[in-house]
Amino acid sequence: MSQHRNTIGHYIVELLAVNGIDTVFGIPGVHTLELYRPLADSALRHILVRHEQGAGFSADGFARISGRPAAAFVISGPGLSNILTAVGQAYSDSVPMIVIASTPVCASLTKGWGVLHELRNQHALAQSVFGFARTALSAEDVRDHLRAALASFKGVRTRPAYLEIPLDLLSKPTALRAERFADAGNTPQAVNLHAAIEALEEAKRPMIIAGGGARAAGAAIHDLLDKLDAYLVTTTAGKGIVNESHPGNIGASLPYRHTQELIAEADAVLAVGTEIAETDVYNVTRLPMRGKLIRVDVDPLKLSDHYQADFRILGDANAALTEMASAVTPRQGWRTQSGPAASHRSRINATFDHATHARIAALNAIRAALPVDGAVFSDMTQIAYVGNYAFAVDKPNLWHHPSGYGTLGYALPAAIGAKIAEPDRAIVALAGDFGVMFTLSELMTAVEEKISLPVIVWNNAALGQIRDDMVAAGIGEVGVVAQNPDFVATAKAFGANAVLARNADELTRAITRSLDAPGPTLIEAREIDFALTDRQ
Ligand SMILES: Cc1ncc(C[n+]2csc(CCOP(=O)(O)OP(=O)(O)O)c2C)c(N)n1
Ligand SMILES: [Mg+2]
Repeated sequence: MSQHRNTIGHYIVELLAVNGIDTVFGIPGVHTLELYRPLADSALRHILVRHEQGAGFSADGFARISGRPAAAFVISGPGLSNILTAVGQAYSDSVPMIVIASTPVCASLTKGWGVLHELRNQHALAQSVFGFARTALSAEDVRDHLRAALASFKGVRTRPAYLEIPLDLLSKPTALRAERFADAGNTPQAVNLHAAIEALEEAKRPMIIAGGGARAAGAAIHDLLDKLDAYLVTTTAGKGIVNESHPGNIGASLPYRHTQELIAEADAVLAVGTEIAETDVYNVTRLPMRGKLIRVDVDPLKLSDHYQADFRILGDANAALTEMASAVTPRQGWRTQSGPAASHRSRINATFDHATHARIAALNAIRAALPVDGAVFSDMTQIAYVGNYAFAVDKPNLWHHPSGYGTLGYALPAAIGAKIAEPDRAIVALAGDFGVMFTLSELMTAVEEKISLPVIVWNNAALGQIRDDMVAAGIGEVGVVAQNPDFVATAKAFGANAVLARNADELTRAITRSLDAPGPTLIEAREIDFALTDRQ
């Protein structure tokens, strides 16, 4: 037994535990046996998922809700390729996680011997998806790479990190003992704000656009918004930075024409912690802007992208905006003349069709069942697209969506991860009938872990968004209707609770009950029922 305590596999697990990682999602295999041996006696909690994609999405949800990174252990080859979709999602939304993979034996690497779980070049595959990817060939490598990987989470942009290690090294002895790495915190300071403040002072129609990178700057944005009599629009990741009922907050409405016109009207736009990416704006690649553009970002590359900023501020959003807010003179102006956010929201809402109103009715029913800090993890489904804007929140981090990479299958495993990080939080998964099938197997993980989780399946018996896009483009409907299982019966067969909610009240009641139920509850809501109710 004692020789097993001094292996590199043991060292990896100890290093993770000593450096604050307390949860690992994964599926063991023959290649990772020596990573799993130390787990039995370690402080790390292991959650067995049903597919490596589930491990990645769960680690993502864990980090989004708690701000803490989790680990995932995957086997060489298919274990890695299976988790990559979730890594792509975490990369595009700047979510930290540390993935540890085995590789086939050292001597075989890149030689194409045809060994078990062989990839032509496993490292190259990881390199092209993770923000940080290293290969360890010794215990010293493990220490140095893990130190750098954990430090990378505090760097300019947080991205998922990867460490691979040949399986024959996992059982090798090492004299190294786990150490706590020094804190590599490097919060950048805001610089050169003067000119930007002057531009804001001169502006007659100032607008703030805030993204996920501004989440810690809520109080300063609130202050600026009031002093400048300005409007705020957020991305989905920035949703709730300022209470969405604030009279200046038009919410996560970038994809809507009315908001885009308002931004074009602004004579100064302060864009903070946002890529203003195509996936923030949706129907155009580039927002029309005519005013001066001030950008605040920790990433120098963002400050030099296709939006040519008049003023670039490299640094921490909170530091920069706090200084701006204290420098500007309070005034009455654009918002007083052009009306509160609610009047702009009514103009946006007036463009919604009947189906969208049915989705909003269901979103309101979900909202009604959740306590103030309840959070939703959504999938790529029509109800979530409108929810990005219409689900009302008064704080950040309550509405989560696979924004940038836009992958199906995210909601259920991400919600499981969030619930593991914060078991006392009310968390809901919201997925479409097609998307939920990608990772429905993770319902078994939730059953096994006895996680009280409402899993709402918004069923329109179609790949609804794609069908609508085909119809709009005059394309015959191909591959947009799929046969669904009986969701309620399927969930029951997993050992989960399950119920059909036929209207908004039933949906609210079902969610309320399932927040405290032992184990998960699949709640099927059929769009057609909500549309009918809405018409009555
Ligand atoms: C991995 C992946 N494959 C394909 C797509 C393309 N896609 C986006 S939405 C969608 C339809 C999803 O249907 P459903 O989950 O039922 O949601 P609905 O649009 O009907 O609300 C598809 C296929 C995607 N986003 N991700
Ligand atoms: Mg659907």
